[in-house]
Amino acid sequence: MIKPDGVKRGLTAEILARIQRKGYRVVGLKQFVISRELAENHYGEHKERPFFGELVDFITSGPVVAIALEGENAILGWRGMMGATNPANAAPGSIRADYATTTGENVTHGSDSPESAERELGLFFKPEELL
Ligand code: DAT
Ligand code: MG
Repeated sequence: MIKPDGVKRGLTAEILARIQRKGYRVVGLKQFVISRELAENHYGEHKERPFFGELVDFITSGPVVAIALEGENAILGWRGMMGATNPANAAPGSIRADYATTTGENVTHGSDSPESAERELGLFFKPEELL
């Protein structure tokens, strides 16, 4: 997902270009504003953390671009392309290293396991939206 900061800053095309140059297939793609309910569900694993309120405020603050990717090792590969959660620790050349300065606004999201990918794809896409 391209988070509201990435969309607002006009990074959508750049990030999609990286995904496509890498060789992943885009099988679902849409821009929309996440509702509070959906955001709280999506980030449910973090609901006891002190930053949860800010996280939900931020992710609902403007349009996101949800992207369903397909490809060999796409989950781990996309996590690598994004870089570490805190941009200060993100590998040089990764998206978060190149485009973000704070953990709170770190431009992209990626599922972290097959289970979370299945859950999150189900939250953000209807079956008929996945090609
Ligand atoms: P990731 O997005 O790399 O999967 P995560 O699942 O641990 O990271 O956290 C989800 C998001 O929550 C993260 O992208 C930014 C925010 N976040 C995480 N840790 C934070 C912290 N210590 N302070 C503020 N925001 C944080
Ligand atoms: Mg996560």
